[in-house]
Amino acid sequence: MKKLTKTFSIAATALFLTGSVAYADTAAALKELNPDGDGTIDMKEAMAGAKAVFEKINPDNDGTLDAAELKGRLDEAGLKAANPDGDGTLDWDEYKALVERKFKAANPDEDGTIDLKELESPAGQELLKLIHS
Ligand SMILES: [Ca+2]
Ligand SMILES: [Ca+2]
Ligand SMILES: [Ca+2]
Repeated sequence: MKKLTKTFSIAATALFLTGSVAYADTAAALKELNPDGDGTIDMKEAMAGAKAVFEKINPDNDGTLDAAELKGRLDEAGLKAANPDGDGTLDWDEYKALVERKFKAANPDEDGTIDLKELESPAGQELLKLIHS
């Protein structure tokens, strides 16, 4: 029995380390992304966050994000899907379209805003990685 408990605990730790729980404090992230203080993130706030991330992780300022710059925010499959021109990098238009899609995926009630519960969902965490710098 003891051994079983230990196995479970290791599995839980592994889950945590692989990033399934990407944000220890999603509430704090929401607060930062919500300058109007209404408790939710609308598309405008998400885009402001996305722009800040885009600029922050693009230190060479060449206008595009490559796989290395996107590391930890978007995996290879995600990059491929978000990159219809197939040049291996995301420009701002592609990044913006990606954030729009993730925003919609994270907003199942379609009320135009992401609340804390939605942000804590797996789709919300994916969005957060792209808009929280
Ligand atoms: Ca807001
Ligand atoms: Ca591209
Ligand atoms: Ca919503």
